[in-house]
Amino acid sequence: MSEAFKKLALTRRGMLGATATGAVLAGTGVGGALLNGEGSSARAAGKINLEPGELDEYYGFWSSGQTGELRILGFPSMRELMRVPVFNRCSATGWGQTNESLKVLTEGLLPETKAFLAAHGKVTYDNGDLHHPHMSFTDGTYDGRYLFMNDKANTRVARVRCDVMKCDKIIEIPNAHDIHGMRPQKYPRTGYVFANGEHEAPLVNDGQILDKPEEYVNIFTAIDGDEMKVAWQVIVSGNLDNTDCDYQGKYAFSTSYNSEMGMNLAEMTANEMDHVVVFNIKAIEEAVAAGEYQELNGVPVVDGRKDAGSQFTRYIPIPNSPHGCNTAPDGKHVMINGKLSPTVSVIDVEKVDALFDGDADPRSCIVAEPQLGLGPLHTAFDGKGNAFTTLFLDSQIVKWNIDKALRAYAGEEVDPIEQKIDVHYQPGHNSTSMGETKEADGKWLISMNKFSKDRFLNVGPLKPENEQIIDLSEDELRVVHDGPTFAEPHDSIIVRADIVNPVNVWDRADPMWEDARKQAEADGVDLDWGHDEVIRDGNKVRVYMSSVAPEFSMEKFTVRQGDEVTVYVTNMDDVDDVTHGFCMANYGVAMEVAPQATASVTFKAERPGVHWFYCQWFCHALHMEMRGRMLVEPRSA
Ligand code: CUK
Ligand code: CUA
Repeated sequence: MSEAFKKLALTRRGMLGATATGAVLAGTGVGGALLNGEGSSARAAGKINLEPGELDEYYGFWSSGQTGELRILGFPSMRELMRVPVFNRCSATGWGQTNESLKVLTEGLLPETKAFLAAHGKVTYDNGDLHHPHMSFTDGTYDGRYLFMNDKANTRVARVRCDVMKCDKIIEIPNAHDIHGMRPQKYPRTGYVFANGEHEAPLVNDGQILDKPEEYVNIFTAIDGDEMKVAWQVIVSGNLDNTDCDYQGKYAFSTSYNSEMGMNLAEMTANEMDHVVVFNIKAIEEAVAAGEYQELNGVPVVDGRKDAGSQFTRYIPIPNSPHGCNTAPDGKHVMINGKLSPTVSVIDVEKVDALFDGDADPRSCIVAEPQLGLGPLHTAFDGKGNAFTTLFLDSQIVKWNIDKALRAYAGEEVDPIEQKIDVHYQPGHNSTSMGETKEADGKWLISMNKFSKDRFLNVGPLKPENEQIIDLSEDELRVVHDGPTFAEPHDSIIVRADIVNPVNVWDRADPMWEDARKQAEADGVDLDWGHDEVIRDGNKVRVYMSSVAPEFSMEKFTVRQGDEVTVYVTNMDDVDDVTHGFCMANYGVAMEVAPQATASVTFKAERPGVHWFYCQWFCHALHMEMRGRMLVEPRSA
């Protein structure tokens, strides 16, 4: 433990709530007085408190941080509509247990990870840390095809299909460590999904190099979002935090809070200036096409480090440990949020060409750098020329005018700050309705606050976070809603409801259970009709049953102790909402079977005796009667 750390730890415990000394690094400062939202639900931007039966105007797609799932909310009512398991395990749906989900969770893992997990008797990770959910784009706006999201904990990127709202692909990113910032390409379409490796490590991390930070690197990755395969990677100088890209399809931008390549707090925060890395997509694609790369773990890797002198990257100096990276809907400006610097640095993407073509000063593309307050982390937009930046340390959101900021930087006496509003407390991300697309509509802003302190009934030492809605439709910003959330949404997107059109019932031919269909075919079972078969194949037993509320097609089936049993359940109901489940009591087995879906689960019948399976989704007045028996003959018999 370093002396500095000991001091910090002591200060924290002894001076709870102190805001002065060390507030910048300690991050416990609390801004201004409480400001309550007005009680009325009718606002110019629309209604927050919907009447029973009324639908929301937007979908909210929420990350859940270390919970590892994607959450779907109705916005602005903030009613939680669904949880989509991704990197986590889910008791309700059987995610992480069904064969269909295990395929998604395992097929994209690297061989070395599979071996590592196998040594622990596992086939996949149990946890994830999902920070950034973003929808696929076509021509600068959301297209309703996919949602992409990162796993910082285990270096993965996942995709959720918007037609069924299930995860269909998860890939582990080789060579990189701990994917943090992640954004889909905006133009012409997604296309690429850009992903930042945050933590430094040796490029070949096999233990040959250990405590030699000077030999560590960081990796920027472009994933092909259609194929869910890594397209190429770039080695960079410094680490990588958040990322975004332009509306031209030319550049991606990543912040680096550790240009120092420091290994502890003092080293990481030493320099006055860190940087943003600009990635020249075309130059990288050309090099990859020409074979000018090294292949590592099956992936083309090019060198974009500062001293490599390549056309792949440029490094723009930015003060001090920048964090969020947000492209404005004007298609021209990229906001780099200063974090330890009270500033947001504004990059003009049209001035970036000169960094690559000539040898323009890297800072020449900075066209404004307004001082906004303490701890700027992320910026959102109203599409009307205004930006909204979270101030973590000040516990505020600052509304500022982009044009005024440009003019002030050019020397004019003008204050870009329009208003500051208190939020409760310590905001991280914020999002506006459609705000990361060219269709930003300027109606709503959400502030995702890390601390809730006194805003809710006390539930013990672990507190919820607080998400606050701010109405943007009137001149005066106003907090109109507080909402608690469990660990730990970092980021969100707010998407117009007409863009998202999920189905009500699965397609029988869905690729999700292609394997089940093939196996059934081989076993002479037609999954498209009510079926009821037990196939013995050595000590493997495949049980095919179907379900129609309130019955399984099978009242009982018999296996032998030690058999490897796979149960396939096809839900023949094709009505909205009639989801069945299959739960094998005392076997730890449970899964969801939505209308027209086939789900399967494999387990070892190691417990002899009578075991009831039952439907675990309440589907019918006779739901309790929807049950059957598995008879397990003891080994000795
Ligand atoms: S990071 Cu969480 S507050 Cu992971 Cu998007 Cu900035
Ligand atoms: Cu089927 Cu409950």
